[in-house]
Amino acid sequence: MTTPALLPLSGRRLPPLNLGASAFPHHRATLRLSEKFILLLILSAFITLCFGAFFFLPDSSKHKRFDLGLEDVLIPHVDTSKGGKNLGGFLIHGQGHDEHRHREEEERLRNKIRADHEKALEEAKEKLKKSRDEIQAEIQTEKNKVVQELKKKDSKPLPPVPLPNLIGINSGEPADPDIREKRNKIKEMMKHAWDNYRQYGWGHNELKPIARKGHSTNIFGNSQMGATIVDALDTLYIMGLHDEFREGQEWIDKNLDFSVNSEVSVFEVNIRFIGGLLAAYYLSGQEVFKIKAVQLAGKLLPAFNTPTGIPWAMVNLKSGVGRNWGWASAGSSILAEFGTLHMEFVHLSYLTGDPVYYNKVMHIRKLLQKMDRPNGLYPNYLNPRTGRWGQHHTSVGGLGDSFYEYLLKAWLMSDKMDTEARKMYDDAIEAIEKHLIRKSNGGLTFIGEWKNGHLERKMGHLTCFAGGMFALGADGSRDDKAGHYLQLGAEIAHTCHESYDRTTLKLGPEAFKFDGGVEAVAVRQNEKYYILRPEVIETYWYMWRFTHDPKYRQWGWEATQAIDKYCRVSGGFSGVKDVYSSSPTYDDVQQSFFLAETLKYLYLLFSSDDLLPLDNWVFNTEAHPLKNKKQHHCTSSIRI
Ligand code: DMJ
Repeated sequence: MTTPALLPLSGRRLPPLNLGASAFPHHRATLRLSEKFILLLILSAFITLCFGAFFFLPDSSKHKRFDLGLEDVLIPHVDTSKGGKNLGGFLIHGQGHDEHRHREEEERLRNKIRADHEKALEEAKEKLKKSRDEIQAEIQTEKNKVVQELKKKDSKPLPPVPLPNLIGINSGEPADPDIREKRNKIKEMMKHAWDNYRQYGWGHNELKPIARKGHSTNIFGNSQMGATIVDALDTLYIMGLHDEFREGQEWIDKNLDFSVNSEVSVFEVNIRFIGGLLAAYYLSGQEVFKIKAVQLAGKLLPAFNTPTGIPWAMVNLKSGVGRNWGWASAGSSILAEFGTLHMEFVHLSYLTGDPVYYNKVMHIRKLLQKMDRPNGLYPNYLNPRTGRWGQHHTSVGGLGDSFYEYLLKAWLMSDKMDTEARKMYDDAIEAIEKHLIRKSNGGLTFIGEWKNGHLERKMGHLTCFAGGMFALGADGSRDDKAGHYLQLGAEIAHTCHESYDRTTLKLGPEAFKFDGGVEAVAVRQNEKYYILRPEVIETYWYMWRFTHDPKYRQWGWEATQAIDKYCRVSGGFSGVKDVYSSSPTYDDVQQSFFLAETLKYLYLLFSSDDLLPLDNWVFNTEAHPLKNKKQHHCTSSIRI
């Protein structure tokens, strides 16, 4: 055994001292004794040193005076009127008396520190005496306490962000009596849809208007979350249906509960529920909507717990366990789902002052920015475990659509400050125009789907929203191509109108082809349905706002009449299975987006432009209007 070199206090290094048995084998016993003696000596010297050091340590009490409750002893003071001296802001009383007091104080402090240490030791000993079960029970009690505290915090009202008088919340009454009449008809349709849901489906997610009972799909999980109520609220408000709005508010206040064991779609719940609640809050100023939106958002946050931070498509609201759709390429998350959270999440951070929501969506954006894009296109699938793209499919319709929409709207809602989002939008649209947008032989502009390097000449009803998006993004476009994008919007609107006009019912099919002599017509039987979707009417409305070309109102009116004629039943409105058949069968579903979007866009199309002007409001992808930064109130630390 070799001891390390010893360093004497003088600093001179002594030669290494080998005290091992092998060094002096004949003196083995004697050396063991002296070895023990030397070790003992070192140990006692060390203890003496430590004990001494305790008294020479700087007086920490001076630094911790507030923790130790000594504020009244050494508080800064400037009053010298009572015979004391003011030294550096601390009041010192008569010198001798003060020294004595100071020593007493030091003694008191030392005793306190000793007592505290002893107490801590005792507590530790006590803990060690306890059984494993007892310790576990204690931990559980502590955990329960924290959960209770969090629950209390959950139901506490949020600090209000005062709403200024927001611009454009008015009746929007059109001057022209003919337009007024048409608008009243649309309002009547809304009342018909609402009243029947109220009567037959109240509290359920949606309505079966033929069977006259509640309906739901897997996007809302297995619980009754009143999706139609939340989705319809702002339309009711805008149309001046205030009694109905109040009924909805009351239901939400009393019944809307998110602590349910239900697996929901993160995207759908965000755009319909959080978007709907936020819009209802901005329009009415009722705090309950904001509180519910924030509670719900808290339940969606666990979906972001993936290796990459790209959220799962679905999350269980109770357990927080997330997963992806079984059909999505190699366990991928979907671009249009994780890319359509930005608007709502930024508003949530703005309203609560809590950056957690903002950080989640900005993380997604940063990650996407870093990734290579085949041909500059964003594939629809991204694996949240590996951070790699799935199949190289790109679409401006289903699976891709609202991702592009939210890039543009992030820029708009920031009052055009978020130039990073605008750049991403411009880059994406340039690539889409290059690879996906074509003119048919008959001269119809269409947006196809990109599948592994091949263009499928098919356009979905969902894709028709892009006409409105191009028009909305025209102003501020790169190289001042505003005219070009407005024209592109008009061409898409025209193509989508053709897809309606070429059917028997004058309602658009789910998907239509531009192939083999077929133009804007559905070929496959399972693409011939119309489920009360809004996208074509959405584009008419944006085009109307930007051009005031009367054809958009005319096309909107054609669609209104067709819906009223072919989709209206006594128990509400239903989708139809074949728009090319003169005797269509119903799908028996009144979708919540019919009340949130289709009827709202129609109503706005026949209202004056001062109702929710596009300079001040940005509509989320479910047509829920959210105020933009122009109407921003400065009390929140988070900027939109
Ligand atoms: C709506 O829920 C939203 O518009 C979404 O972005 C896509 N589809 C439906 C309506 O068709």
